[in-house]
Amino acid sequence: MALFRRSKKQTTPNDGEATPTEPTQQRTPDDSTADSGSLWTRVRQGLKKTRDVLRTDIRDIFKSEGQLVDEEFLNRLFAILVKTDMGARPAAEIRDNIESKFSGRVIEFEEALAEIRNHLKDILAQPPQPVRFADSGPTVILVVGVNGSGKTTSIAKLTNYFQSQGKKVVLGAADTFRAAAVEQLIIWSERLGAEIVTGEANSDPASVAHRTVATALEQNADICIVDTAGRLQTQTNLMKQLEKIFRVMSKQIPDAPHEVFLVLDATAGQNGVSQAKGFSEAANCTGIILSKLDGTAKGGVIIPIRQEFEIPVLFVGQGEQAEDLAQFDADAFVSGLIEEEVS
Ligand SMILES: Nc1nc2c(ncn2[C@@H]2O[C@H](COP(=O)(O)OP(=O)(O)OP(=O)(O)O)[C@@H](O)[C@H]2O)c(=O)[nH]1
Ligand SMILES: [Mg+2]
Repeated sequence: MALFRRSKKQTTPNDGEATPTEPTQQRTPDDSTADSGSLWTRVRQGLKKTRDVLRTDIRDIFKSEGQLVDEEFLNRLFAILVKTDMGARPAAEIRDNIESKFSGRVIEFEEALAEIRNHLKDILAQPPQPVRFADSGPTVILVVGVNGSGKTTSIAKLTNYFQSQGKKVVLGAADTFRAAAVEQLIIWSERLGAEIVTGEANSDPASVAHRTVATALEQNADICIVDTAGRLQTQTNLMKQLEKIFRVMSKQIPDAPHEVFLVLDATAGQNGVSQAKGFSEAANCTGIILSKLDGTAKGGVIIPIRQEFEIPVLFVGQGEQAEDLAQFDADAFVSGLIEEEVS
């Protein structure tokens, strides 16, 4: 259950601190001018290790072009699917579908891949999910996630993404717990030419968040992105800190934060997914950024993520550069997992 709720209640003069509000805007088609084709070429590169598992390992269990679908084949197929971290349930469903259609018959390699592809597409299907922008004034985005998941790097990527749409971005370094975290975001802000609001080490992160929103309002910025700590002395402290950040933001802009992005590390495997689940619910996350896809042969982890989180995957990150971010597209993702390189 969420530790803090975002109701539709608005601030009134006697209210004291505002109750953060549920985002009301609909996600609408993205007006991104980014070259999504070339971004997806890079995502394909990021998925190469997982694709190699699916294609090469499955190819290896085919003795010739066609393979008899017997128990041994089905068991080996299941083991390969599980290796990608897609989870036992989807892997068993794919195995069972192939068994019911082909049992005792010969299946061809491409037919087996088509079964996998169709099943994964069904699971991953979601409407296009661009960012939910504020109706007017700055759109406030809070970025959360367990430590080391890729929050700060993803903020740099988001900044670059929004700037490529001609938007002005203000950053807030509200991870004051570690001095190095502030430094890291300052370096990115200089590289990207984005305004940044910082605080002293160990100063109140909510104060940084407050000043970041104030700066975005003053400067008529389009987007305001606030970084947060992934770890404090205790999980309770972390949740209290996030709650306070929510309060100060919604006091300035009633609908803020408009988005709360959860950054998930694709290399952290299924344990990472369970760990982040509690985090996501407590922080009322609205969308997922899946980072570090380039470093893993377990890109299938996107499947349990889509199954277990009720929030959409908005972006995937696959590198340490500001350009290494693409808007999530289920069909392109599955194609990257399975389809051979077209030269
Ligand atoms: N290969 C690769 N590395 C990444 C990606 N995203 C982040 N990293 C690296 O992962 C490490 C952690 O990333 P950060 O952005 O600092 O993660 P964080 O969540 O802000 O970490 P804390 O502030 O410590 O909680 C850094 O070395 C990043 O360069 C990615 O998509 N691919
Ligand atoms: Mg960080």
